[in-house]
Amino acid sequence: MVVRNGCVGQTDNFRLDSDDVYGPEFSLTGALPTTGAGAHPLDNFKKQESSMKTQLTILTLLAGLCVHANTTIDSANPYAYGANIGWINGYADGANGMVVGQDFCSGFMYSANCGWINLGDGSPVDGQAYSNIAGDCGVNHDGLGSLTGYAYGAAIGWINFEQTQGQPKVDLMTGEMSGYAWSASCGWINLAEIKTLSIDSGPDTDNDTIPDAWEYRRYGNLTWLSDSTDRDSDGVSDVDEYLADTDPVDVTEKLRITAFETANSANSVTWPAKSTRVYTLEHADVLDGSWNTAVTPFIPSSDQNVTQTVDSSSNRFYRVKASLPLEL
Ligand SMILES: [Ca+2]
Ligand SMILES: [Ca+2]
Ligand SMILES: [Ca+2]
Ligand SMILES: [Ca+2]
Repeated sequence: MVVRNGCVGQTDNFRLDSDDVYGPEFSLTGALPTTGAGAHPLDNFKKQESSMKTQLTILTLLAGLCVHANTTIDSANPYAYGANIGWINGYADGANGMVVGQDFCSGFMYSANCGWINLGDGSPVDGQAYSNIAGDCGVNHDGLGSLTGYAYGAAIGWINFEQTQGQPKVDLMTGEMSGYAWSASCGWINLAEIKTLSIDSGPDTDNDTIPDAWEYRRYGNLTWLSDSTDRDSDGVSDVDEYLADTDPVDVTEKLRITAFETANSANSVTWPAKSTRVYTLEHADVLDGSWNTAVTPFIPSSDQNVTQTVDSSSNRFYRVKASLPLEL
C-alpha cells in the first residue's frame, strides 16, 4: 500500500505488506515535537471533511467484521497531534472512535492526512491483553493509566505506544491523556489534547456484570466467578470484589476499614486501597441514609494501607467507597 502524500518525509514507494506484522523496526530518535506550529491544523482538518466522508463509507464495511463500543473520547477534546501529519481525531465519527478500556483499547482514530488508525479489535486472544504478535495486535492499558502496544494505520504502518520515552498515559481522575506515541514513518504523536470521558469495562460474554478480562486475570476462566457467588466466603460478593479490585479467591482481602484512631483531637480512618480504584471517605452523624464527603475522592499511587485524617467529632459514622475510574 502506498503511503499518502500527507505524511511528510515519506516517498510514494514506501510499502507495507499484509504480512508485515511488526512493521518497520522501531527506534526512538529525535526531539519531541511541539504542537501548534504554523497555521491551526484544525482548520486544515475541516477543509478535508469531504475526504473523511469517503473514509467513513469504507469503515462501515470494515466495522461489520468486528464489534466496537461507541467511543469513550470527549468530542470537545479529541485530538492528538503529529508534527508531520497534523491532527488525529480520537472521537472520529462518534460511533467508531477510540475506546479506552480497563485492560485494552479498541476502535479507531482518524487522521485527515493518513486515514483510520486501528487501536485493536477489542478481542485479545487471551481475553486480557493484546500479545502484539501476529493477528493479536493493539494498545493495552495496565489499569493504572499507562498505555502500551501497537496501533496500526494502513497508510502509515505501526504506531508504538511505549513507556520508555513516550510514556502515553491516561489520568484516571480526569481522563486527560499525556505523553507521546511513536510512528517510524511519521515521528512522535502528542496525545496531550485527548480526553476520555470514561474507561470501558470491556467484553462480558457470560453476562455476569464482571468484565471477562478481570475474571481471566483473577481466576483464569469465566465460569468460577459470577454475579451470584462469593467464592472465598469473605462476605463480599464476587461482583463487589471486582468493583473494589480485591482478590475474589482470597478470604483475607476485601475492602473494609481496618483501623480507626483518635489522636491530637483528630480522627483517622485506615483501609487497604488499590491503585486501580477511586476512594471516597464519607461521614454521617446519624444513619438516616444521607452521607457527606469527608475526603476528596482520590486514587492511591500504589496498593497500600491508606490513612486519612478527617475531623474531631466524637460521635460520627464513617464509610469508604471504591469506584471505578471516571465513574463517580
Ligand atoms: Ca463476565
Ligand atoms: Ca463469570
Ligand atoms: Ca468474596
Ligand atoms: Ca476476597
